[in-house]
Amino acid sequence: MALAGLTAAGCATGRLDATRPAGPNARDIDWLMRLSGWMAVAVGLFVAAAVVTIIVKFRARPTDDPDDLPPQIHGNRKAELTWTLIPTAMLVFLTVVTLPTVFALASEGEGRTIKVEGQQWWWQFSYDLDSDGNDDIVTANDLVIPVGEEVNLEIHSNDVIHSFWIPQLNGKRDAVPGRVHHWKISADEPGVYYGECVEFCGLSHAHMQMRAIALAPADYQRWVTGQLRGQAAAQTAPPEGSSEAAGAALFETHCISCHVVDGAYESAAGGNAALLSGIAPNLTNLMSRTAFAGALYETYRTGPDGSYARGPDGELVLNTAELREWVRNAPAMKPARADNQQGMLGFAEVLTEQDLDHLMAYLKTLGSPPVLP
Ligand code: HEC
Ligand SMILES: [Cu+2]
Repeated sequence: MALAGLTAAGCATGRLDATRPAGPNARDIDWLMRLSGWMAVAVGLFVAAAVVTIIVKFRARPTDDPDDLPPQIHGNRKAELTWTLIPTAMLVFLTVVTLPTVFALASEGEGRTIKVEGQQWWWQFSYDLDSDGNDDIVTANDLVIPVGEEVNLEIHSNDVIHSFWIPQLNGKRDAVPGRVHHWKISADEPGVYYGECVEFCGLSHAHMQMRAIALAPADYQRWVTGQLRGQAAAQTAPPEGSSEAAGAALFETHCISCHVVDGAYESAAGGNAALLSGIAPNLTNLMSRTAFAGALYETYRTGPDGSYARGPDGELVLNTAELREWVRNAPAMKPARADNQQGMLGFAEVLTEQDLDHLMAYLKTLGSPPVLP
């Protein structure tokens, strides 16, 4: 009992908590979980009480003759009907109340559609703002949504089977290569809702996290505008002779074989640096994301309670140490197999400390700080 209590207590403070639904879909699921849970508790208590009663009531007494057995019977229609019909009725009841939710969750939402792509080991989110079939915003780790809207998700996988789960907003949906799975999420209140890949997908599966950032409609619009402004800004070369310019040159040499910065470089794949990725996160608005590397690391410094550290003017403070270390030696910070297009290369032997300074200066120019709920 003590061990079970301890284990259950461990679930209470986690970031992944399906018992605190924050939107209509998750609430429907939570209601069914509680209903069937309490029914199970009632059955469990009844059975436990019956077992204890029988053990006590029919125990052997010192006066009993060990050869004197109670009457031996075979079959009892009344008892057998009772213990068949009651559980059947309970299961039929659960089926009847569950089915409408199953269909409701599978139906399309009223809001916009966002494309979700799982790949080893991070999530990409693409927004087609004008529904012309081209993605206008491509980002990773942070899935930004407006509150109060049923956002439709088109879930894809670029390699193996993953599973998308943001417990406070809805249940799980697999991402299967070659298939498109539809799903929807919705949040009542602005906030950050944490999620994970929940289908074992290899080496860094446990580090394939994400967060839904639900913003008030005006803030969401501000985020969209900021993303588009970041794309325009990325196309302007940094002033000549600056550290940022040196960083951009290093980026062109070492990084664009995998990463896209919209419009800034001719893609190494021979394309036109369009919004096309799938190998690595699009870095155009890197600074606007709260997390990097499959949301394993915070982009901005946080305190022990998870709140953001603030600079003298109230601005967020970049998590320079971890971001720099990531660029220097990503495989040491997250298990990966870059040789197999799974994860990021290490540059510890290629880049000098000064190169890293320049690259960091350049990365800092990519996008503006995140819009927080
Ligand atoms: C071999 C392909 C490859 C190369 C080359 C590469 N990266 Fe990456 N990079 C990745 C992949 C893949 C990820 C995502 C890793 C993950 O989350 O597990 C990533 C992630 C990142 C991230 C975090 C982005 C985010 O939103 O999670 C940054 C920053 C980054 N790379 C910077 C660089 C820089 C700077 C260079 C050049 C010095 C570089 N990368 C070169 C593949 C590459
Ligand atoms: Cu996974």
